[in-house]
Amino acid sequence: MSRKTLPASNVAEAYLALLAERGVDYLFANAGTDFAPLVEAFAKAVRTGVQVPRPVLASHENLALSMAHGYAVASRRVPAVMVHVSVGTANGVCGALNAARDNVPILFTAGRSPLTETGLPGARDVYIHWAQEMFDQAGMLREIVKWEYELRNGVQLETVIDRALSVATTQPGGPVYLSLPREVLAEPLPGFSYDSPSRRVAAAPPGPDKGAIEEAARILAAAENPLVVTASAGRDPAAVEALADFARRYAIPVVQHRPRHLCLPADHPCHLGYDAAPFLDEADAILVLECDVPWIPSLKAPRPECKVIHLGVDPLFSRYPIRGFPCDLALTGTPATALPELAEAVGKFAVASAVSERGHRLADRRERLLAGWRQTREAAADMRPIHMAWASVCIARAKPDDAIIVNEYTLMPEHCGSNLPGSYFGSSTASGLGWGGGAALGAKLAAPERTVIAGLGDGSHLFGNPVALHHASAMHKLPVLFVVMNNSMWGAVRRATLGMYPQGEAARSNKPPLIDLDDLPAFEQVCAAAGGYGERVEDPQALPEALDRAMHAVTVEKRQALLNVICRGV
Ligand SMILES: Cc1ncc(C[n+]2csc(CCOP(=O)(O)OP(=O)(O)O)c2C)c(N)n1
Repeated sequence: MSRKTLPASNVAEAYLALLAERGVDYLFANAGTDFAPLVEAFAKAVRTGVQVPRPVLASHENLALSMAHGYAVASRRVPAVMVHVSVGTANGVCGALNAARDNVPILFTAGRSPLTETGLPGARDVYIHWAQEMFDQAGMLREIVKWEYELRNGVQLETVIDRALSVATTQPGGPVYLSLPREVLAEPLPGFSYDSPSRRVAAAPPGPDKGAIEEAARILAAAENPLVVTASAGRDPAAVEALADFARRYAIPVVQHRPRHLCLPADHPCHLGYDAAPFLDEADAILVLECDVPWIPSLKAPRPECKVIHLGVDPLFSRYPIRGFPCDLALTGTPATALPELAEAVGKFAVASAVSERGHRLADRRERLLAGWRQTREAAADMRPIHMAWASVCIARAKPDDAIIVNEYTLMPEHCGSNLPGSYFGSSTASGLGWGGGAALGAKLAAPERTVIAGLGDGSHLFGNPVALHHASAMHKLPVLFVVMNNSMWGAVRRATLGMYPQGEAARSNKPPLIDLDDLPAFEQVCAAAGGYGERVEDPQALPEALDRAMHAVTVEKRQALLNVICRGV
């Protein structure tokens, strides 16, 4: 333990150096007049060689947040983001909600309009400095973030930064918000000293209660048809192994419902796909593992007598206003620590013959599931417009084993499985669209040696601000392959309307309003305009070779690529 002194002259310089010291490698930024002291401090650091985070310019705030999100999940490090005062914060709210619901720690910061009208260094000197000030700038996202504060003086700098980072990274993780008034950033702070390493660390993750583990073990061991449903257990790669061992040892099927991370390798014998519904009639015990929505109760629910156990760092998802899934037992703990303990405890009660008999049924069930997927693929192979299942298969065949897939919801994981922990990131359940492209850039920044492929819809790609996205890819030399599965519509809106009104006016209409995206731009040309490789693909048989060309562009030519794959509607 020691104290270090920084050769900083003001708060902005000390702030950046302290971030770097605390392990923040990147600051994703969309700048404004509030940034002047930081721009100055970054420039000075280049000359002096003081370590500071690398500034990464993003020309829209949603892009900055999405890049930070993708970087954070792929690297498991904490990024910082900075946006311009109230207006930049407003543009960043959607990205912050995505990160919050996905438990991604981000130090989200924003400038504040100068407080003073004259007098102090940094005082108002542009007309916007009046209108952009708000009574409660942080009010826009106070409900979303875990903590928010304003840096009020340099003396408090270390405490504030350490508190922000330790709260963000204590599990369940999430974004925190810090506003940085311009006069405070400009304040002199000579001889700034701080503890190294930090004396304000994150809390260790919670461990499950022994009694609750025992009770969960009894329930699972007594069940004839237990089931695990998970979405995010794989956030920690160590949990993937723990889940793989647990499921295999007791022959328990695992369903990944709307996964945000790879939780179980695709070739694992207990991998039973992505939909719990077919298992719910027979299930007599379900372990809901890091999963906010394990099934959709209005469509299909487990039998009333089925016991339901929830396990996770916040198993009740206490930040969700309503979540009423049955819960006979809830265990607070990380899957990586709780699952080995649970496995041990189930061992005391499990009956070997029952486990082995279940193993046979499970193998049979998996074989039928895989056969069904194969059939879908075969049927989809010749369809024109292209079927998204076929597009997913072609991506699976083209990608290297260690590729990272970022899926903004159009890619079908059953046709594009991975076996490697940390190789799949799905969009947050908040589903604020416009995330996938930026998140893929962030993942590429975290893992430059790996191929990163983003699966996007035409709708989600448009939300992602394509011009800003391709600009960022080119500017930061992040060659990602974007595959836009383009059905020229907001298919989800169509499905929702037909689901609620199957015989309704919209179902009978040839062209119901607010669904079709007519006259879409040639997305491939937008990518090409930024120096990338772009191609439109309409023929299903041409897709594999188009993917080869696009892969060549990203892996050999080291430039981004976009395939505009013309797909069928829903
Ligand atoms: C920020 C935001 N605005 C609106 C929505 C509502 N929404 C959900 S899915 C969707 C359509 C997405 O279209 P696309 O990406 O083309 O996929 P498709 O549904 O056609 O498969 C929309 C508009 C949302 N999730 N997020």
